Amino acid sequence: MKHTNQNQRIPACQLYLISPPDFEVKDFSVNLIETLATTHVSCFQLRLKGAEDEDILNTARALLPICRDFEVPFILNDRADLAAELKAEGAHLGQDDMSYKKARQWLGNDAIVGVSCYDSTHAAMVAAESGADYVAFGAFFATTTKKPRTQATPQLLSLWQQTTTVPCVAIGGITIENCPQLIEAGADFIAVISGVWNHPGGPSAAVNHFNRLCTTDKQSAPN
Ligand code: TZP
Ligand code: MG
Repeated sequence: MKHTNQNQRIPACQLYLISPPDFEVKDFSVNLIETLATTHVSCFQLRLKGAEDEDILNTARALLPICRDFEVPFILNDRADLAAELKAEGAHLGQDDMSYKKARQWLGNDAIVGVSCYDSTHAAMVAAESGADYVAFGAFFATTTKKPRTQATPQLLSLWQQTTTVPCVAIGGITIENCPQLIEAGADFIAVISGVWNHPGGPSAAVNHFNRLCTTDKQSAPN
């Protein structure tokens, strides 16, 4: 276990950053470098819905080395098979994607496999018992990035925290303004798209601000 200094600021929650729905790789690479250079992104997911395999692979091959440079795990949405081909750190699955078991076969035991559970504690229990590294709940707030199939409540996060040790990710319409209630409720990660990439001050400013909200003063016991 890591030694903690007195008054060290400990993140209560971490930022799981997801790519914008579509982007130009060259420009986005510059943005991603600046954003990861804040050192406050714990995980990056490439999410390109409806893209051809070749586009996903090419985009991933451009962005993966950036994530590696900053030691940020690279997670591919939907496709554990392509994640395995890319030697990415993991994959994120919805309930309609390939099964958790199949994804684990593609990626091996050391990879990160996360599962979307919408507003279902039952789906999350099944995923956690199968071995998922995290479960994701959402959407918590209105979002234009995706038409969410369910609305989740902060109480779901609190219940999850009381029940298991498998990390939970909150997603959907999360902004600087509304994230404190999810952090307070027990989200281990907040997954954000537009709240970072469309932030008026730019993505790095957004990430720094999210990080301040995710970080609490924690006084460790004297040795
Ligand atoms: N799953 C539920 S809501 C959502 C996903 C992928 C979109 C999240 O995007 P944003 O822009 O952070 O609301
Ligand atoms: Mg999916």
